Amino acid sequence: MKTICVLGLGYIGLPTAAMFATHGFQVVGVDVNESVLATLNSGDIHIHEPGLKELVHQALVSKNLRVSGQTEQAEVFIIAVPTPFKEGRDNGGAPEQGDNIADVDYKRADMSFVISATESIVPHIKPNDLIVLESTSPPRTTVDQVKPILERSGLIAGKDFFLAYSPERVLPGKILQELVQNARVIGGIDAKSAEAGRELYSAFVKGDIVLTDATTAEMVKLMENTSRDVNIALANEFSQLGDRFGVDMWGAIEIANLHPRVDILRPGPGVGGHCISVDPWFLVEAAPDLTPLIRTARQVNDSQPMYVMELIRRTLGDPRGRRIALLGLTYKSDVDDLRESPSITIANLLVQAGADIVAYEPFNPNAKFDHFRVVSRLEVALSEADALILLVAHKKFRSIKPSLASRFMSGRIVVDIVNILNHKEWKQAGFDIIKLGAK
Ligand code: SAJ
Repeated sequence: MKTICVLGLGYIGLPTAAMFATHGFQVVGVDVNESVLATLNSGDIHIHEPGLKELVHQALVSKNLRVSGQTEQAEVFIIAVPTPFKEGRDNGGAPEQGDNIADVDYKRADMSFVISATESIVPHIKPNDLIVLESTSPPRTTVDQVKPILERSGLIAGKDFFLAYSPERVLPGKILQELVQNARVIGGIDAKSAEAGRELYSAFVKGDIVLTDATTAEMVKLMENTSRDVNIALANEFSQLGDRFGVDMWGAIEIANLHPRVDILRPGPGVGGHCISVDPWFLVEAAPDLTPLIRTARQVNDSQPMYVMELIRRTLGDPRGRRIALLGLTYKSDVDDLRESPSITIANLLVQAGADIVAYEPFNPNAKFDHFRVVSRLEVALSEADALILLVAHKKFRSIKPSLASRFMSGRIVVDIVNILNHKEWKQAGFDIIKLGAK
């Protein structure tokens, strides 16, 4: 039986560890965060992801999965720690209060977790071990950063041990399904390392396993998320054009998408999450002279919350002193993840403009923020509100009825940024309802 040490028990590491443990491997999952370990040891999990709690439970009960605060000896090491970013201005300074997001010029990858996880493997590495980096990383990280650290062990990559990069490509909300069904890219520092990776992941991956070199695999991951970011930026720019020219952009996009070679995405409040709003910067940082389009797309998406603010001001007037029910704080629909959420940016901008915000987030009812309240019931958020602003397309928001809003709200203004309400019904009930991307 193969032993695996998974470093990092977050959105990717935990499902991956549980998946291997339920496919016959002996797995130790390592995390530096004590509270994550305590939660897992108490039988709970710290992430909302369909089916994950059951899978982790099954893995722990079988004793094929254990958790630990320290890296341990194994035949396979999988690095799945986060790669956060550092924000900076062109002059290298940190962002300052009052900065417009669009003026904060770039973000840089913070590789410190990848480096410390790699360093923690060095004392344990033995001949024939396989090390796989899964964390999203700038091009050449595996060969230029990870390999030299591992070789401090005195062993040589490719000769004494195997080393590969295999990006996670799963969609939050569908992680367990996509871990198994998606095509898996494995980039080895040589052909034997890629082959060793194939042998490992074929334990549970049903999608194609494609072998390539490590730097290509790193680029593939960054290209996928960058392509999505650029396409969302285009949809967001279209939403602003729709507004200027009196065109309902949602309808226009639907018609344009009937063309066999056109597939425009959905406009929204901006791009959040820890992947698409971050990864394109890794390419900009690595080659600023070659990436003007990628950088502009990032800036378009990062400034979309400011555009939403403009729309709110146009509808509501000066937000100062107005009570606003803000629905949805997560970075996208039907997940609990608040990272880089454009809704939170919008809530903060409204607070800065003097509005009294009461937010409702069904997937994260206990979230805490310094400058606005989060309540655990929709009715409480709506109570006495002058306006309702809907920012996330959660399925359960689609069925909110104007009759409920009429009962609790004092005003009759609704701003539906994600276009999920039945506008005809709300208008008939006496609401002044507007959406993004339409006059
Ligand atoms: N969004 C829009 N309009 C759209 C689609 C998305 O505004 O039409 C917004 C969402 O609301 C959200 C953001 O974009 O704020 C990102 O959401 P997403 O569902 O596009 O992607 P993520 O960040 O949840 O997951 C992505 C996926 N990558 C691609 O689809 C190319 C996933 O497969 C990756 O594994 C993941 O990034 C990752 O971890 O890198």
